[in-house]
Amino acid sequence: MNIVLITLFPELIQQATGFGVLGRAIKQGQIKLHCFNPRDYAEDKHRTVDDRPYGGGPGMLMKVEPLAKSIANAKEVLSSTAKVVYLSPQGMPLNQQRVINTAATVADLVLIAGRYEGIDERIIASLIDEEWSIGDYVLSGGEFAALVVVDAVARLLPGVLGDDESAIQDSFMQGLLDCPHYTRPENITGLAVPDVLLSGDHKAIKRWRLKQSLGRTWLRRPDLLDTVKNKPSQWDAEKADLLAEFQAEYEAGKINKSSN
Ligand code: 4FV
Repeated sequence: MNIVLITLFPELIQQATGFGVLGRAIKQGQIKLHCFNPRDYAEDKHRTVDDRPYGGGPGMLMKVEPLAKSIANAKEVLSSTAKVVYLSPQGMPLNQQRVINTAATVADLVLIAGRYEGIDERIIASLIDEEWSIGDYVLSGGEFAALVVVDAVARLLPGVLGDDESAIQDSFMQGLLDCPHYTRPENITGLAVPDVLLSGDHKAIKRWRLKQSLGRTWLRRPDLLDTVKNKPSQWDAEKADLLAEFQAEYEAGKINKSSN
């Protein structure tokens, strides 16, 4: 996947993308990431990229011309069909399904990281394909939001994760929250590892993990569970039975409410 990230702080992006899974994806070439700085497209001697909002009000907006030129250049470098996404609190919520779709269908992606109070609406109307939000809060810039997108998409690209299976088991890949995980030592101040995980019975372990995911989603994110229940491709009798089993145990006080 070829990505151009339009940002006033390319250094921030370059420093944040040299580590871990994302760093490996870039090194291996599954992600080709370039940063374009609108300041390089400003033509006045002060390389101005912001201006006051019409109608008054606090703060500044990113100027149209430098942004428009940086987007145009990004589409020349990538392709005219590159998908252009602006990160902002006014966007569609980013979720795993949107990440999955992007990883599976988008070859060329332009991500625009806003600064100040945001960007001129005419840019959004004329040059942006989609507006995405990473959450209902306000950041000082869109760079971290863009990095969230790049990281979440990169880990789904073939060959990026050592064990492709782990991407599938992740939370949200089946629409559910992830199950609890444990590693050595077996006992920490009296807190033991569930016996099933020590049994070596892979069928029982898989069943336990799915049951925990269902129960945890029921307790913490009933909205996600409702979505899964309404998708025939994601809901089946086994899940219904496991959830009922978890709910019965929970109601009978057999499950530690704080642990879930
Ligand atoms: C944001 C979000 C976000 C708003 C003003 C950048 C900031 C500044 N982006 N999801 N939430 N952006 O807060 O994506 O320009």
